[in-house]
Amino acid sequence: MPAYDPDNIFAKILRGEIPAHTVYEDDHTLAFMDVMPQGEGHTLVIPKAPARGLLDAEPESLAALIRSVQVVGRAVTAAFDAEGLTIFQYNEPAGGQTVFHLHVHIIPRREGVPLKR
Ligand code: D5M
Repeated sequence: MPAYDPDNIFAKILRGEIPAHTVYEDDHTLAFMDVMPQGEGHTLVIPKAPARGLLDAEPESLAALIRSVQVVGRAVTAAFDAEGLTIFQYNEPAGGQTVFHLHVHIIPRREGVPLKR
């Protein structure tokens, strides 16, 4: 696996170098709206600690990340009146990853409403 690149776009969001529509933040994680949403309310949750993907993340960072996924999942469920959630995460180009800072996608879902793309 290649080394973590601190110039990736999510690292720039964490450093405040580019804007994001932040919806949740704590000491270890940040959540913001996805700029290419696959559904209404598509949100990304990332750890603040550098990690390229799931496999190189520290256990403590992963624990904080999954706690925040639960917090944000509850919040978007309420905010978008969701009946369910689609939660996913990609690793490396072959796995579909395009931004190389670990992130979890959360998409609120309703029956009969397909994802875009
Ligand atoms: O896809 C990366 C995801 O990150 C994709 O859904 C678009 C989103 N993205 C890319 N740039 C930004 C910025 N600047 N803000 C918010 N969302 C962004 P993946 O295939 O999971 O690596």
